Amino acid sequence: PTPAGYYALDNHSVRTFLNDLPEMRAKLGGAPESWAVEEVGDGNLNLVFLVDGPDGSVCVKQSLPYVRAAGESWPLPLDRAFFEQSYYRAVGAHVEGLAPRFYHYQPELYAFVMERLSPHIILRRGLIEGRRYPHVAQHVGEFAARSTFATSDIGATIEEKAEWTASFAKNTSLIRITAEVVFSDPLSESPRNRWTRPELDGLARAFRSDSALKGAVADFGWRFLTTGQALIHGDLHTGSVMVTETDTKVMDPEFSFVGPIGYDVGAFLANLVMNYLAQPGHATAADDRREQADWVLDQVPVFWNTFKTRFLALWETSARGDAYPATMFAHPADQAVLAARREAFLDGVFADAVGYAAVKTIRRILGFAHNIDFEWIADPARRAPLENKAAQLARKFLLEPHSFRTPEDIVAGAKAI
Ligand code: ADP
Ligand code: SR1
Ligand code: MG
Ligand code: MG
Ligand code: MG
Repeated sequence: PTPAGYYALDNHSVRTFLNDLPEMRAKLGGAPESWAVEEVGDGNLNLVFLVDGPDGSVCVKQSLPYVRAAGESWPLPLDRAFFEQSYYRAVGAHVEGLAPRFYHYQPELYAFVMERLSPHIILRRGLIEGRRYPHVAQHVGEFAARSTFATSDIGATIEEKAEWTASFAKNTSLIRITAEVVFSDPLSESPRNRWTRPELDGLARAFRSDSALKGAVADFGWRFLTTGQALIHGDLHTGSVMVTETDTKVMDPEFSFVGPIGYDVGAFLANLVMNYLAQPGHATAADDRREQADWVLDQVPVFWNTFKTRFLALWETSARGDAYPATMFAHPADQAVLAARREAFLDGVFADAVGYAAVKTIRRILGFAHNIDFEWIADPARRAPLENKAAQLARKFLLEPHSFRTPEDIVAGAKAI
């Protein structure tokens, strides 16, 4: 049973819901019957409605009491909408222009209203279609830096961070989903796993019996659950970014909690690398996709360098937290040591990101939720070798981490695989 007051919205009731909210009614204009409504959810979990009126448009996102991609056999508490809107409220001011504007939360419906992004499309789809977005890697790097710095113990006070830590720690249903479908299921015998069969049966067997690999993944699983560096987005793949040629918006932060910064960075890195490796599967007689693939991979250093530069710049200008306090490093003679600590901190985030990128790649090949980058390569004989490359690269990331210290190492590794 769902909580009192909850019902799943449909194309009719979403109009009544919005019409009862004076600000939303005014934004849309006209009469509810004249609004165009479309349910467009294509993610794994939720309902998403786009509503267009004569004067404006909005987007309504609502939790379902189950995992949409699995159906009612996989129940899921509704409170993910609460955490998604909490994240927008917490970081919205810090990522102005890089996330949809947040309008309204309706607690009993586990639904919220936000800016309808248009003519934006999902970045992953654009990359699969062979499109390039000249600013996207910088924008997402900027988003990751600003959101995590502002909610870390460098950019926020102990008291502020404690509020986020306590509140988002209750996002247990989604933290559990990540612990299971990202970290533990893919290298276990789980009925939720799937892979390209029979082509990758050997890979699945080999990975499940690779003790060293499982040890490395489990280490990152532990770090994911126990590292409270900042409020992270928690699902920062290329399906959580909507783009135009010039504009970038990061959305879908329902998996947010206070965790390791490298998890967000690694998610985006992994999805760039997977798209790079999938490009030959989308080649046509007219376009071999080589230039597109190279462009996608070139975004790896752009993304990381932007993230690092912006995080360090914020540390210079906006440190107001209790870690590395300015009062402790007041002497000019202290500056070299502080600068070295900052570099070491960012090196640590990079090392974490490589590990999380690997884990998040393996889960897309052997786990429950796959990526359309590979899934849309219809011919399994064409898809499987590319998925295999991604999995083998991920294995190297985990077992030879000393070989992947810079974004250029990732680029070289992806080209060599
Ligand atoms: P889920 O949490 O189920 O993955 P998402 O938040 O990723 O749901 O949204 C699913 C889809 O809905 C997106 O892929 C996108 O096409 C569309 N969508 C989501 N938010 C917006 C928005 N603010 N404006 C326009 N379309 C959106
Ligand atoms: C059962 S949920 C599968 C995945 O969908 C979300 O987008 C997250 O990536 C989650 O792991
Ligand atoms: Mg999504
Ligand atoms: Mg989601
Ligand atoms: Mg992922």
